[in-house]
Amino acid sequence: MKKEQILNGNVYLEVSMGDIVMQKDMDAIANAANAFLRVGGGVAGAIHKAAGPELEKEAMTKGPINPGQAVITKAYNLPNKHVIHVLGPVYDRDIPHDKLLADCYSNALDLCEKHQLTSIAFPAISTGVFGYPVEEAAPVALKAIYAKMPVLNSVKRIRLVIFNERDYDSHIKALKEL
Ligand code: AR6
Repeated sequence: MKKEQILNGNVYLEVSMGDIVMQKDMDAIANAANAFLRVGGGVAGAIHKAAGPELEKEAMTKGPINPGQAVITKAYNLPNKHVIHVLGPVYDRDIPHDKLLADCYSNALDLCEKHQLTSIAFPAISTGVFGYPVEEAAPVALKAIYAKMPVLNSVKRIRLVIFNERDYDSHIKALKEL
């Protein structure tokens, strides 16, 4: 499987190609959710399908959420301990989109710390239905994560899971520019 990683302090940041629901070695996976934490399509559809209907039941009690916000639930039939649901900005509607996208990653990592999780895998939030161009989103995501790494205590591994080759290349470019 294609992947590259860097170390900052005691924390590894990895960019890999793959499917967010197949990250068996991660404590948590992040969901690119909708405000009401309903099933949805894309990443959210895949996560809810793999987790089973109990996920939506729990998640809906924690919504609605605002762009940049993160909430945590159990992971049910997924191989992880938790799902961290974040609401990415809709590009050109939720302004400033770069700050709100960075908040998604930062707030998700804060929740990991609060719950003493050691690892989390993220999809490329907002780059599907929400229309954020991946070549713009990739450096925002990687810089937000990188800036947070020196202050993390429990989290030791962070993975960005990218679904296709072109988006993977954008993220590797952004990783190398950190
Ligand atoms: N694993 C990893 N990445 C994936 C997967 C997967 N299984 N499936 C898609 N991607 P999106 P958003 C990539 O649309 O833009 C939903 O309907 C995909 O190629 O899932 O934040 C929610 O309910 C894209 O690059 O998230 C919301 O309403 C990226 O993941 C809305 O879409 C994100 O695509 C959220 O939109």
